[in-house]
Amino acid sequence: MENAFYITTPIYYVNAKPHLGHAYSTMVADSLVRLHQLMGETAFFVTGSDEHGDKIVQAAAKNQQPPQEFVDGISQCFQDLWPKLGIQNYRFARTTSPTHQKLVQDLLQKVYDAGDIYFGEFSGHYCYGCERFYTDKELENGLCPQHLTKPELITERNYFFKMSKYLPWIKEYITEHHDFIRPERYRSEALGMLEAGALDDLCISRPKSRLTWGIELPFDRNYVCYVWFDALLTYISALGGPEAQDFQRYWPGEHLVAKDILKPHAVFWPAMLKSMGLPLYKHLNVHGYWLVRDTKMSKSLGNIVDPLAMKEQFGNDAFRYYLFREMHFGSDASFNQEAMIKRINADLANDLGNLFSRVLAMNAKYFAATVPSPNAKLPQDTQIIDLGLSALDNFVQLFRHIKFAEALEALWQFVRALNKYVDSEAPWELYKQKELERLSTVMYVLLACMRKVAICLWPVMPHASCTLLQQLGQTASTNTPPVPDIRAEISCFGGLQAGIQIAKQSNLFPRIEVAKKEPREAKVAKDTKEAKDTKDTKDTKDTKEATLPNIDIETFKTADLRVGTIIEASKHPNADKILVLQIDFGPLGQKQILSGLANYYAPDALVGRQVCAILNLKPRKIRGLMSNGMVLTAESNNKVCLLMPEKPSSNGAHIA
Ligand code: ME8
Repeated sequence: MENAFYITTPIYYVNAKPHLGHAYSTMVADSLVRLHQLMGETAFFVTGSDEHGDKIVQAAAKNQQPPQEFVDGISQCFQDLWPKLGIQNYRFARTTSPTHQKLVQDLLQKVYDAGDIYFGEFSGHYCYGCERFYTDKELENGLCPQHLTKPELITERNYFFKMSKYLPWIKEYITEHHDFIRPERYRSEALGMLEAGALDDLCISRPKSRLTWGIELPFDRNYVCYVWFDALLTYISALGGPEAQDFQRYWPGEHLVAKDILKPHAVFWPAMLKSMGLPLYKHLNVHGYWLVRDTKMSKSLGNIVDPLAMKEQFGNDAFRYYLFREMHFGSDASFNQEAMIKRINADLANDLGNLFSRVLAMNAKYFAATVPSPNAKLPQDTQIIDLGLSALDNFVQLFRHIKFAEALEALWQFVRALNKYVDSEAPWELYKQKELERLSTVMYVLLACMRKVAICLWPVMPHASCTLLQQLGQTASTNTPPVPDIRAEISCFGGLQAGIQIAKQSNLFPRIEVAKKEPREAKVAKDTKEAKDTKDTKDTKDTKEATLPNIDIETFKTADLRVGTIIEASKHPNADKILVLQIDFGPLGQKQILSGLANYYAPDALVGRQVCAILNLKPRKIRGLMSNGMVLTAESNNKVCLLMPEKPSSNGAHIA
């Protein structure tokens, strides 16, 4: 039977639109699938949307939509995004699909029949953010360790999965299988969770009196299934269930998650699989967080990076390359556009781009853009060829073992060595001296090595890889691996047919020019001069702006201007620039006002601030949400800031 590779991303919550963190995990799954295809395997991955539970109900209510309508909309955003980011070979699974719901019920019944589910009363600390109960020991200073909020003490009768029965076995399994959870630090963390003895049985139901948006328990209609028990089973339902052919073919597979969801994958899921009598997954691959200015990027903090905006600004391949090169899998990484530009300029424009552009241009001049036949090799040729073959081998091994940054570095050492080979062999000199035999060998060595580099790039930069291969006269597509098995490329040199026509030039990765920061003194002098030079024009402009018709005080008084305190702020789900503010105007009550502040303020930073607003503007709907007034802002130098009372004022106070 052919080798089959199956990996999953997390099944993302659809309480807000996808961001860079989701895009990264999904790109990693896509590139691992591509690597395995490049090794001749059948491979695909599963991603999807996690659509049940409290979090979703709350988000839908906030958006004044029924849950199903709300999840349909956001799930579609995820489904639309992946092809735009060059992601393919996946199945998109939704936890609200009838096939998934049926499978969850079948498997719940199986676990129930096996005696692993019991009914009992329980008091626990419930965190709505995590949608789970915490034991006393798990809390940190009485707070949820993830959200740092105080959980609610809830007592209710519920169904429990006998997870504690499996904990000693899980611990032993993780202890004995060193790369079951990788990198190592997360294996230790998982063992730590099991050592601490803080874990108990898992509450797997929610009474319908509290939550109806979930999969009904097959053995009690008054309860729905806990969202994690439901979502984890997607990894199996997406294969059609344990009896399906795809399950026989692809299971056990691999999982890919960030460190936030280590526990459900390292502890709950193995226990569930064991109870259902199904084989354990092969590996749990855990990556760190993308940080923005040292803070975890997340929907709730409002500091998210939009992957499509990055694609549009830098190109999808360059964006993907930066993410894979920058994050050392397992550790956190900071997302920073300046660093991205530096990386693109150094690695893609200077090293790779330059190699292709100079070699193709020389070959066009010396051999009319056909691949020359190589002659006898000199030691320096053998040396660069051997270096290339071992770089390719390292690249494949490191990449398979989720060391993406290290794999790319190994490949780039070879790219840089090829540039040095150009410098030391100086084809232009050989051409000048009419040493055409030697020139043919040097150019052939270069072109054949460049082809191998371009093949390796296919998992990370599919479009760029295809373009470079096409420039080298190869047929290539982003959908089909460029060679049947990359390992054949590692074992021998060559692979490029002499005599074929290739491109005359290449300019795939032009340098990104950034406006240089001026030294401070020079800037001050320049600003002063500019200020002076533009004074006249500015005066005219100011006068022009001031030429709105005068109004009398009575007209001004028709504007109902008030002070209020922001009590809640969140991003508009359908408009990137807009924040949705809930503002308390004291005796006038609370009002929802929408404002274009998202680029200037993190939502959380606004809560508690007093603002000035006009309340008797005609209410209007902005992308589906009502705005009942307008907060006052000042705009200067393309930045927007809020107007606030100089001293704390009472909510509802008149502004005059
Ligand atoms: O946890 N950096 O869904 P979720 C890197 N529905 N990756 C990030 C990230 C960041 N700042 N933020 C999010 C859930 N991610 C559950 C999963 S699985 C059966 C159920 C990525 O929408 C990363 O992959 O909160 C993380 O594990 C996942 O999104 C969490 O997605």
